[in-house]
Amino acid sequence: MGVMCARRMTEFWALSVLLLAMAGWSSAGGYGKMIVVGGKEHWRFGYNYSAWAEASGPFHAGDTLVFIYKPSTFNGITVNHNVYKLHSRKAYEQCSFAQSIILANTTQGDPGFHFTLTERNRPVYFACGIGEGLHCNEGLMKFYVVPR
Ligand SMILES: [Cu+2]
Repeated sequence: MGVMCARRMTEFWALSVLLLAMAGWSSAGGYGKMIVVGGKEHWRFGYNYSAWAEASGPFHAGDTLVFIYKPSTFNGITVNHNVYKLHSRKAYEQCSFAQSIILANTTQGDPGFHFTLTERNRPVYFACGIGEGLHCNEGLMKFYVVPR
């Protein structure tokens, strides 16, 4: 009886995993949506990400943000990007990277860096840290979300 029961349990478990997979569940993304940051503009210098975020919400805990970027060359100069989580609202407003956390380096945007939102009602501040604030300030590469 013990063996049969164990087999039934295994079958039940396998079926559950299959059903969850069909429903779009994964350990990385939960039940949330996959959202490409910037849409078809991806993660680049000069696109207004705070406007994008405002137009693209609401975001939910469990949603996964996908940052897509790779080095590009402009007039012989290579332009890179990365992704930081900034420390506070003030740090966000000032593009200050003190006490910030690097989430993804310059090579992690290809094919895409995934960040799953977890906590509800707490803002998460994102920015590109290249150029000592240049990409964050002049490049508009910053936005925040408040997951619901
Ligand atoms: Cu950048």
